[in-house]
Amino acid sequence: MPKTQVGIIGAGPAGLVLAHLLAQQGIESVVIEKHSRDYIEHRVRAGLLEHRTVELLDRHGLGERMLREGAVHRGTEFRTNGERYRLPYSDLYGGRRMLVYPQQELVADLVRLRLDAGAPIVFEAADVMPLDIEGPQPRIRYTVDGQAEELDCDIIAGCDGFHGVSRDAVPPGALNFYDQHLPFGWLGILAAVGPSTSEIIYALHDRGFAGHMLRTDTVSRFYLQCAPEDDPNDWADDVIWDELQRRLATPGWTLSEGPIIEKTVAELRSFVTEPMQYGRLFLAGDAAHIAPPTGAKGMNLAIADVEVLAGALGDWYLTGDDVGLQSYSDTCLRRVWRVQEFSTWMSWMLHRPPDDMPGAAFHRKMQEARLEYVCTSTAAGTSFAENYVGIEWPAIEAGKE
Ligand code: FAS
Repeated sequence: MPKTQVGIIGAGPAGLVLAHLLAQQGIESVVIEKHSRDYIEHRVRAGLLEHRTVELLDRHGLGERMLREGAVHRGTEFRTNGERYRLPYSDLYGGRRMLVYPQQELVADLVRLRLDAGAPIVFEAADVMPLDIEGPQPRIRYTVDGQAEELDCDIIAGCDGFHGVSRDAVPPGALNFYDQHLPFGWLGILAAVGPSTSEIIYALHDRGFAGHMLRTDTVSRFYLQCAPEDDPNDWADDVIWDELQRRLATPGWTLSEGPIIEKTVAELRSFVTEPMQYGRLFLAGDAAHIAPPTGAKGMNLAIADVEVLAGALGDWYLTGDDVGLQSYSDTCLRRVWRVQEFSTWMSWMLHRPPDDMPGAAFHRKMQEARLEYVCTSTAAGTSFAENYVGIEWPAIEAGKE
């Protein structure tokens, strides 16, 4: 039976970055992905890379096209009641910047680099199942082209996203789940129109939140607060543009419109699995946690997890030291909960509370006060900047306590 050192389930940002970081330490891995290469390289998702993510990818030679084509961002804009505030997070946090680079482009880069290096990625694998995760010789069973396959591993990394199979391979009762459903949803809009801004805009409005994100010179991503149970098909294009025009409006600024190419509704939800490991199975990225997209953290957190895991596996393989592996979950969860707190705080700052929420009118006033504080106080702005750009905790970087 074929054997590898680390079996990786999922070719998303977590699985692919992990494979690269392991290879650079001479550790073999096989990535097993359920979709086709074409599908994962065109799946539109995240777009904002934290400073530490950009630095990590660049340091490991994974960011050449990202640095060439990604757009550097050094500030963001908040709007409320027609007022606009620019928060210069780069000035406030040691010159650190963010990069707008579509997730699917990063995935395509990581796939190409793996395949160019002759490394194995199994695409269109079905019935993928991690087995024997409690013993010293776990294995992954899957079928490809109708052929049943098994892969022996030392370690299995569950990088298969929120709807994957890895988390469910752990016996019931061995994991704790923390779940939060915010009372708002996001209507995600992809439009074939260039951006009307050079920086991301977050708007707090009586009609609900609106966001103007960026993707490329010809495609823009927008978000409108909606009910979590909304059907995107109930949102006509002209209604969408009318709401974006009203919620983003500020004197002297115009919003360009264009054909809408995609509409999706996502609820704003948090989910955390503790611990993020069981036996020889290690969960990373969305397989272990999801955060409200308000703070643009999901992909960054996934890459932060595998940086810790790759460091811990390097120690284990090189010296037999398993301290990093034993503390993998604790190390990652400090960042996971920091991100959950920040993303939840930011979501409540920017979204109109449900009318039937007790104290909704009072909360609305507190939102104005909170936003004004963030945008006018250096201390509050710096705290926002540290969390938004990506907090750097030397003590836990790469799993070194
Ligand atoms: P992923 O879900 O990216 O990758 C998991 C991989 O595993 C996938 O390729 C999947 O096909 C594969 N897989 C699943 N089940 C499998 C199985 N049984 N066998 C084999 N393979 C399997 N985050 C942000 O930071 N900013 C954003 O703006 C943002 N917007 C988003 C918009 C949408 C619509 C969605 C759904 C998510 C968004 N996210 C955003 C979050 C998102 O980017 C994730 O955090 C990020 O993809 C996490 O990366 P992974 O953990 O690698 O999981």
